[in-house]
Amino acid sequence: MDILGKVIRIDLDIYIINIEKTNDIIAAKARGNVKKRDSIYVGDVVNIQKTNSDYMITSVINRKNVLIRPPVSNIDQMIIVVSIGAPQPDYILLDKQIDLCVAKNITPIICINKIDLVKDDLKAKEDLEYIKKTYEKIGIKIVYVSAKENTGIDNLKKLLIDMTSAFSGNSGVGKSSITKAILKSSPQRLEIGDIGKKTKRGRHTTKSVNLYTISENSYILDTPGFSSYELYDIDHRNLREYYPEFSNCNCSYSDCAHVVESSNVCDVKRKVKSGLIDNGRYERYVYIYNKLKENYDRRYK
Ligand SMILES: Nc1nc2c(ncn2[C@@H]2O[C@H](COP(=O)(O)OP(=O)(O)O)[C@@H](O)[C@H]2O)c(=O)[nH]1
Ligand SMILES: [Mg+2]
Ligand SMILES: [Zn+2]
Repeated sequence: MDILGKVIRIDLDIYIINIEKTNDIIAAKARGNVKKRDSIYVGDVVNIQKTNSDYMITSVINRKNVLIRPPVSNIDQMIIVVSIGAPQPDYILLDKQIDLCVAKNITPIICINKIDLVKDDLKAKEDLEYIKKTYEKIGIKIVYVSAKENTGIDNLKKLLIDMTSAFSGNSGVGKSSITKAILKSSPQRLEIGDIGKKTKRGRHTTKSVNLYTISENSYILDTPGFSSYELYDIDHRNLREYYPEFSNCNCSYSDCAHVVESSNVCDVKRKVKSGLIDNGRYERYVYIYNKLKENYDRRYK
């Protein structure tokens, strides 16, 4: 009979798997035809067969999504960490991350960290207001935390239940501090060293991708790979689809990119003018669109 498990780490040809039913961590190999057909990713849900004391992956369950950098699959939600204070919010990066989420069927959640620094900081207060006003309006959940003072961490943890979540955000926003705070208060935490013992190898490269079990069916990914990525597989012609606020606009042309068209024909531009669509979001859309188009033109012309 097949056992269902989730790949939480890959160590060359050894797959470290959490058996969800029993919460056991096992090491498995994969059948040649499974590897040949499709590479196996961290995040994959797999069928495993046990013979004697050996585990063998026999098939991979259909994936919800796959990310290439870092290589990981089945991410349900992205906790996009933004810090108030140092470093200040990078709104272009924030919007790029949301674009990637929408494109990959990942739920974006904005996590504002370092709220302990807000107090009398006027710029920080402004940023806080702006993020709340702009992003809640387009349906994105926002959580407020201070990893330093351990505030809001419980609220964040509630959002992680039954989900596979990744953290992203530029360097210094507090991703490591937040994941540390979450892991510290989670039972059955698996140390890197423990997995090493399980595989009797102990080999570990900093590049490897790890999923941590924080409770039954709840996983978090801590990887530096998300920090400064480019939108590597997004086509500028599809970018407009990743903006919820554009979805009910009635432009005169169905293929309107909302960039060079005039507001006579572009309803997005009209809504920006009238304040229904946030001007900053729109300007960053145009910026990201032009960058993607530049890359595309360079490659194909
Ligand atoms: N004031 C304050 N500093 C924080 C907070 N969280 C993290 N930091 C600091 O911000 C810096 C970067 O944190 P780190 O977790 O390494 O960020 P990462 O690069 O996103 O992983 C460190 O010096 C942390 O001590 C917080 O909630 N408040
Ligand atoms: Mg870090
Ligand atoms: Zn338009």
